[in-house]
Amino acid sequence: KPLVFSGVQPTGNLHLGNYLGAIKKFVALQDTSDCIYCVVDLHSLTAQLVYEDLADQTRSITAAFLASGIDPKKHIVFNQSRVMQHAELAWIFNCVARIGWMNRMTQFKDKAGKDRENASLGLLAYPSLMAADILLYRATHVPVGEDQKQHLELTRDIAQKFNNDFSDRIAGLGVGVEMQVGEETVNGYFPLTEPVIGGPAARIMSLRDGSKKMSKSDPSDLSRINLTDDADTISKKIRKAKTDPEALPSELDGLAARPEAENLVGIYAGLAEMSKADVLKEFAGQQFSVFKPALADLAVEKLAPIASEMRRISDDRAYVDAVLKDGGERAGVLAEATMKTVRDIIGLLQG
Ligand code: AQP
Repeated sequence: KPLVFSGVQPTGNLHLGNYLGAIKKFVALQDTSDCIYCVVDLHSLTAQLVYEDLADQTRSITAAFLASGIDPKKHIVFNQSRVMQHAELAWIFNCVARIGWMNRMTQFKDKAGKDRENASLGLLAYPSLMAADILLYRATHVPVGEDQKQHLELTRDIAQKFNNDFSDRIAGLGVGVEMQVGEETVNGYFPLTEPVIGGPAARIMSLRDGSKKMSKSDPSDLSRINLTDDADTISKKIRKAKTDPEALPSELDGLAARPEAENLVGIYAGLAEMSKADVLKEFAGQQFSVFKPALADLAVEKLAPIASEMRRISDDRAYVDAVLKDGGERAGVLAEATMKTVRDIIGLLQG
């Protein structure tokens, strides 16, 4: 069975991009895989160290996971900081990865801005902690939005360098598995994890600017649909979404230079579980005055039940805390098994 890992940061209100790009895929993968879904609270410290409400934000992301349909009994849901092995493996990966690799990450460049010398060392090392999250469970598949593709490539680079640097010890301890790397068959401890990216909604853009991704940190609330928005707010935001004056085309090519129109078609496709081409077949030749209300109705129909379930679950704080505690204990057992082997591979004295 594939082993799936993914995480979401407790840095603010979840939006439609997080839902369609990541959480909806988390839910779908439960039938075919063993899944571990994590609220990555240690990651959120890279952007800002002090939060007024980090614990409540962590609970709120957990409630969104559960309200969307993640089953915490069949799978594992927990917050990262409970399982200290994430930080331990990240430190080892800090010593495997090269500074040049981290400096090339576009997320680091975007978030650090011009004053890179003043960014936290954690922000630079963010992908190393992400690799640790994934490889601690030797996950084979990671569902994420398009923006995380580069970090997943780096995760594979870290796994490959670790496997390579310690190949003799991995073979000596008999803890490797055969895997194909290009033309070669190698014996490695960490898998080369596959990203699960794709579909019509892998990169949802801002409703105000088709060149920027929809993001929690955009100062304009009109740029995103939050999972907690009520029906009127969702309709208002879609009505005010930036578009152009043309009608919708019948073919995908007709969206090529129309990022805002393409984004709304992608959102419709993601929510309706259709392809963009099929959405265009349905709305070819229609104006946005027709398409936007249809999109608003669909968004309300899909998101309102999640929002109300989120409110219901959030009211039961003891339940949410118990889910995270239980998930943390189960994740901790798996994590410690990996770390025992990793410490042996490296030659750290233990026992
Ligand atoms: N716009 C998006 N379209 C599709 N997928 C997206 N994701 C984020 N934005 C979009 C995916 O959601 C998952 C969780 O993201 P995260 O919370 O770990 O971090 P993020 O990418 O930093 O989220 P934001 O909203 O963009 O926050 P800020 O504003 O802080 O940068 C990931 O799988 C991500 O790909």
